[in-house]
Amino acid sequence: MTWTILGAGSLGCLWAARLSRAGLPVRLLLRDRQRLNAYRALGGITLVEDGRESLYPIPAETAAQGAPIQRLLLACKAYDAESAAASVAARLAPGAELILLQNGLGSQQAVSAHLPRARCLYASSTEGAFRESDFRVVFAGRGQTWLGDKDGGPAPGWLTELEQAAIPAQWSENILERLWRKVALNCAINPLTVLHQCRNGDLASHPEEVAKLCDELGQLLHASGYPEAARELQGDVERVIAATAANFSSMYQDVAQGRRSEIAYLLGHACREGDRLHLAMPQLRALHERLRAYLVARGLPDT
Ligand code: NAD
Ligand code: KPL
Repeated sequence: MTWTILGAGSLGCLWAARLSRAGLPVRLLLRDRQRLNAYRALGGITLVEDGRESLYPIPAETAAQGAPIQRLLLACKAYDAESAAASVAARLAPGAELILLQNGLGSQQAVSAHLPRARCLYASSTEGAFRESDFRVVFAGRGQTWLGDKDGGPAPGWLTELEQAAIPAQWSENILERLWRKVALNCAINPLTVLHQCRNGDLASHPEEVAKLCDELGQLLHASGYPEAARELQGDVERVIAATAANFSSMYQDVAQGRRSEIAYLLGHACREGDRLHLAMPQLRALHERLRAYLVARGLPDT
């Protein structure tokens, strides 16, 4: 069965290149004919890995036209997920499977709600890749991807294809808990790096601010029904700060490059969940407001 990939950016190209070199059928869906022409002119995806580059001439078509889709990897930003999924909804075969590879929470639920007849699997990845230019991607950090079914369905047989393609993947019986844990880590680290204009490691000089956020995030995780995700959150946040000390967080990089951030699916989602559960969360709400004001002052979307 063909792997159809919508979102030919960093992670989409990283997956496409590895699936293709393992001899698995892959096709890319591009936004429109202009993108398709630009892609064809380049002759395929270039993946730069350990300093070596390889070209993968993967077939591509526009999202609007083509054969029915059985298995779709949706590899766009959280704020584009709903409209990207809608652009291929008419092409989804009965019982199609979608793998939603978005950071944060909220976009997956929105996509699933619009496609009740498809099986939507959620994914969380610690792999790192960035786009050097259109369709040219650098594999920057080894990691792992967890996949799961929030409705508790069985692991799909195609996980062996990921193994064959050397895409480190693991089935998670509680993918929502895993996504929540990542949201909590990102909420405790990323906004502060933007507001303090610093690398992750510099947050070690703001221990009280980090501790207060972890405390409220822990309460939120408990109240949301994910007590396991709250376990040793502060210790984990401190470990990530130390282990990634020299890095700039993904949100810092988005803002520094004038790109829209995924704030609505991280801190925004945490605050909305806090509203639903009637939690006060003063530190998280103040952080959210400070971050929104910071973004607006720079002409960037605050949702
Ligand atoms: P990206 O911006 O590099 O790529 C997204 C691609 O989707 C872009 O090429 C964009 O043009 C395309 N796209 C958006 N809407 C589309 C549409 N309607 N039709 C066709 N194409 C469309 O993003 P990314 O870095 O690959 O990130 C994807 C998700 O994975 C994000 O939620 C991100 O936070 C998460 N993530 C990324 C990394 C990483 O290292 N890049 C690591 C972990 C998680
Ligand atoms: O995931 C991250 C990001 O930058 O988005 C880390 C490194 C964990 C910081 O929150």
